Amino acid sequence: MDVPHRTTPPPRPELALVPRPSSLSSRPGGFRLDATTRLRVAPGAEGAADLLRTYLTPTTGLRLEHAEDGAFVLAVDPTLAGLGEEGYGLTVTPGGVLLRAAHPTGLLRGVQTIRQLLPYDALSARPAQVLALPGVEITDAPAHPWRGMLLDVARHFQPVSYLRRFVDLLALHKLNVLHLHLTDDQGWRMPVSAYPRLTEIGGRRTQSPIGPAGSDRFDGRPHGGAYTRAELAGLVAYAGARGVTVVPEVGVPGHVRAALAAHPELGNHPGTRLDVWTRWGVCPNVLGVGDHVLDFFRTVLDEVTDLFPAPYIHIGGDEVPTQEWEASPAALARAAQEGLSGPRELHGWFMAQMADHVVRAGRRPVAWAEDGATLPLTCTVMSWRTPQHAWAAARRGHDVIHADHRSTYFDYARGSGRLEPPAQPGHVLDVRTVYGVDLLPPADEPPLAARVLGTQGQLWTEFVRTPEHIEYLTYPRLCALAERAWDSTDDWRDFRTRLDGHRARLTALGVPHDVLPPHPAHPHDLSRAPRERTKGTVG
Ligand code: TNX
Repeated sequence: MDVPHRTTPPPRPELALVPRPSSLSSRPGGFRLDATTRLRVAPGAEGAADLLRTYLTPTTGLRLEHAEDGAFVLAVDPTLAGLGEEGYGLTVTPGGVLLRAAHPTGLLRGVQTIRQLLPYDALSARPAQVLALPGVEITDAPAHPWRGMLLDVARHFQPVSYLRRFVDLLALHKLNVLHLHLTDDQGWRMPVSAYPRLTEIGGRRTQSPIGPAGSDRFDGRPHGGAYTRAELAGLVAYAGARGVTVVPEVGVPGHVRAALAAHPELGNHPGTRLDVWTRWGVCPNVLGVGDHVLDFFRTVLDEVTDLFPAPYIHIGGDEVPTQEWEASPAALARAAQEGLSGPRELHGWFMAQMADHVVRAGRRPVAWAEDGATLPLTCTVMSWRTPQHAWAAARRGHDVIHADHRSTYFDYARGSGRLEPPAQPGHVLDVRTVYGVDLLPPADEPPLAARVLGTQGQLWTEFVRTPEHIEYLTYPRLCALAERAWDSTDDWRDFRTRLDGHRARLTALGVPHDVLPPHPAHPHDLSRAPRERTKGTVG
């Protein structure tokens, strides 16, 4: 099939690249892809060529076959090693295209630039435009190696088919980490062969709250879901082909109510049966501290490291109420036995046991920063409450990732409009605020910059059920975060202009970036819901 021919010139969208390349200069003319276009795929560039075909062949019919004299060249070039693992160079002239990188991952980033250089419409399922690339000379490399996005599939499950689309949208923005939040109080989605009850029991809850935080109103509808090993392995491969690493999170010793529902013996009150939590907030139930609990979670982590090849494994560590330990003779005895000053120190101690296990598996543990828990230096610290936690950790010698809730929590409302869907109580987080994410260390401590791996957005899904709602909250805010993670320059006006063009790409991809999600995503809209008695309301 040939590409449809139009006489109108294609738009010149190169100035709307998001994130902005490190250097870009326009060249006269451009290169037109048509049925005669052949790729010259040098050894090591096969993955990038396959990805380009995956994107373009089904929608345009262009086969982009290999030919030794192909005008479109993809090559691994060690002379570009100075650009790092993800850097690349791209030259487009009327005579051909040359994409080069020192590492295959850099070629994958370059493929995304090529996608963005094509007419916006080329991203749609049925492009109508001539597929022409504008003449450019680009040299590009990221400022930060960790450019991520957390998706919470524990609070609301999403099928792997949707996660693949989510990954593709990350890759388009040159993000390289999908942080998959797999377990929480309200659901356990990670398959563990040795303990099938974790997903059988822990993967289902009876209902979900439909009021604002703290509400006593529930939808009465069961919610559930869990992944199979094959699904997750497929997702890892799919993401890998796009240069995206799936970093799994299985959190301990708090946020574990779903695991406790499946295995009461893991808790501080083994005789008490708990349900998978149906509320939102911080659950008081945490793991017990006996050897059997540590062994259980070592087995869980073995399955996690077996399934996910990521160099980093997230072990949680956030929001751990210590009341249960303070009241538990077994926990008090464990604290004394370990030489701790009291049960509160069990938090850091527990994290250290799990971190050691991850290190023994040859991986790097990641943990949330919290006051009161001293993490071993093997842990990369993800700070969410305040950037001060990141700097304090960096001073102690940790690598750090900024996930400050004031600039990266996409579960917070995008605006304050009346029709804005219900969101996590917190700040209003508009695109400008996200763009302002601050990754620079305090002015008098420049060496701390070397400890900053990067940043990521978080989409906690207590209030988010549907892909439409996920995308409404993620885009265009994630574009701003991707920009700052890739290109650390602070130039809001320039970004805003490019974002205006880039929105056309989101539209072509069917991302409802400015369309309010439909009714089912508005479970808290009291005006639409049947009248019910709400706690605290005089009825
Ligand atoms: C805090 S951030 C949490 C999550 C919630 C989120 C809601 C973090 C490490 N813990 O469990 O979903 O706030 O904004």
